[in-house]
Amino acid sequence: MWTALCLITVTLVAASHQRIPVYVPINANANTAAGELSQAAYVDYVNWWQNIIGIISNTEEPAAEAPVTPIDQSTCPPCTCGALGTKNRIVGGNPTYVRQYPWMAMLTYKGKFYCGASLINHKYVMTAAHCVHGFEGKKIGVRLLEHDRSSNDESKHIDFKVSRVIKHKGYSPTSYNNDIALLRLDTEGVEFGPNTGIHPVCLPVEGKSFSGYEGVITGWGAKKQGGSSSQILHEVYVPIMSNDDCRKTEYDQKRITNNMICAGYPEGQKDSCQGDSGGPMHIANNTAYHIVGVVSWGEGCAQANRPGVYSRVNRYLNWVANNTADSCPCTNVYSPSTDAAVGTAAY
Ligand code: 4AZ
Repeated sequence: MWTALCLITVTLVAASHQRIPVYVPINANANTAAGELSQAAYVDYVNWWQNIIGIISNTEEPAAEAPVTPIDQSTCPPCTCGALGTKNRIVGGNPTYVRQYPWMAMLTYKGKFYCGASLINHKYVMTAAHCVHGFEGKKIGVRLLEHDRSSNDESKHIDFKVSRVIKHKGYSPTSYNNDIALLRLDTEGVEFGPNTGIHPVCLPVEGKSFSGYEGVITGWGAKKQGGSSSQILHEVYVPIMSNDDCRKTEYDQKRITNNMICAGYPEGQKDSCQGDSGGPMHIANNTAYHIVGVVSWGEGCAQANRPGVYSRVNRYLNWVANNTADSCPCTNVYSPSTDAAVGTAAY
């Protein structure tokens, strides 16, 4: 996480002092074509000017190129998303149960924890663009079923390498607009269900603001501002705000784009923090968990009138579908009345 933090700090400081767009062109695994680099640099350049002249970058997601070879998804087996792995039931949060959030992924860089991510189907995890920007794909690891980072035998984690890094082309390291990325796992397909205990999270519906919903964020981030990352996966509940309300906080209203979603109490106290980046903010809809946000940024942690800011996942549903067309989507929303008990349902 310190690497990410340093990167963020260096990027912000460099951007404000040198007054040039900063782009770190390291991503050996994928998306490294020279054409893309210049396009990404161009997007950064445009974003930088938009910030300077005060135009809010609220444009729709750019049309996706055709990055993957699509499969015939009509032959895909049914897949149920959003079921918690434990039936019962960060700053100001609680430790989770082992395998409670069975889509929660831990990202490592050169073997060290630095970000969170969420499994959305058999082959892809969703994370923040700032968790991949400037990082070499072949040095990123994805671990599923981790719980206690200090113990090796509590939850039988599974490690994956990454075969593809898809960073949103509109990502701006200066404004954090479009702070979203996908990592393709180097596997024929993760096995879900009772054998493994792994289940993907559901994607949210399009168009909803989620204002007034209770968000749940999970991560191994710091439990207080400036603290070290947590060993045990934590969860924290915070109210989701409208973007209008978020623009009335201490944040400059131009910083909150329509691609962001804010959550937190006016008085602070509960929040995501350093190390939670890339992980999910969920809502629980009739007990199935949907990822509505990706931990992106905030000024400090749990400060009054400085809520956590998340990438608004339902602005990226077409982008996700286009970029994961080589895998089976997971579309059956878990329902306790129609699905078998958690852990024994047919996936
Ligand atoms: C971080 O650096 C980070 N309070 C994550 C979330 C927040 C701030 C920083 C929001 O990973």
